[in-house]
Amino acid sequence: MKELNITLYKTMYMIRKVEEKIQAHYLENEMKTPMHMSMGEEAIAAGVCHALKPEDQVLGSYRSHGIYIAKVQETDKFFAEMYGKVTGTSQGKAGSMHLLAPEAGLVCTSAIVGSSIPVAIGFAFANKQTKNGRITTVFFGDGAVDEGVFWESLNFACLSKLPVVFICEDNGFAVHSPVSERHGYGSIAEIVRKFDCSVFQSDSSDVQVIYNLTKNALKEMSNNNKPVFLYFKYYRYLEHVGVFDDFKAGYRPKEDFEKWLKVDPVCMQRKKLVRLINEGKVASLEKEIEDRINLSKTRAQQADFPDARIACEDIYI
Ligand SMILES: Cc1ncc(C[n+]2csc(CCOP(=O)(O)OP(=O)(O)O)c2C)c(N)n1
Repeated sequence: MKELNITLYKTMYMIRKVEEKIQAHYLENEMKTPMHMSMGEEAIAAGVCHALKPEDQVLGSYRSHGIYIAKVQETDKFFAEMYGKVTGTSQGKAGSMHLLAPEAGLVCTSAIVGSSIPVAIGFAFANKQTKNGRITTVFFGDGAVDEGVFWESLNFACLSKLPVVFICEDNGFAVHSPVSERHGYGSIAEIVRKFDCSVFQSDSSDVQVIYNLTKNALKEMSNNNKPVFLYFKYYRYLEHVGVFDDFKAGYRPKEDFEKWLKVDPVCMQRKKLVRLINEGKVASLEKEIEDRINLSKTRAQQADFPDARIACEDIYI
């Protein structure tokens, strides 16, 4: 139990510190990629990815720093991609919105809302056909549920009993539009429950709750062969795109943020860990992660830009 809590904290701390590093340096204008930050949602990426087997597959959207760190557990290629360098995840050509590491199971992430969902269905279909035992997971926001392709994919997955886990991270907004102005129904999870799949939901920011819930969901999937839908509530701390807060924009009150900050996933897990090990040990884990991030950022800045001739390589049309 102690080891699990340490691992989960290390992952969440790495996600938070990576984004804080981006925040601190973004205005230097060396990272020329839009940033969709995941501060506030770290527990979902860490809890879900840690419950998976290494060979299981993950897909996501443009808000994917968290799932990259959780699944791939490295920061060198990550920062190189942010700085557009040849040593990055896509040789510096993709940036923050298209992170991937197929060798570590992060199959793809995409800037087109909802577009990873049917791709995940394809992977799950292939896994089922080849009986390789792999599970495919796909992370998306409440905005992706507004896309028809989500419902078609869900329908096909249920009909075909595909080994796929849908993970809806509901932060209540698509850019600035609240769920209440977009959905002609009260609850995403309740609608999905009408399909032939298993639905699990939580609004906890306790990473261990999310980990346990995912483990239970995967166990259920191995018993009944039905797809799983995980529904999590969380709060996006920063603006839709960018490294600042946006309370002045007037579409959401700062009080909501303050309410969620009281159950900040990283702080909550830190408190738990200090009780399990001690302050000194937690601080030394943190230092190790911070040193690693600093080194990755320096290496990324020192690396070369890709040669312009590779701009049109790896493109499929
Ligand atoms: C197909 C498509 N339509 C519209 C957009 C513009 N767009 C970018 S992000 C976004 C909102 C998505 O919200 P959600 O899925 O809840 O994810 P979040 O940003 O909250 O993580 C929209 C509409 C897009 N990128 N792709």
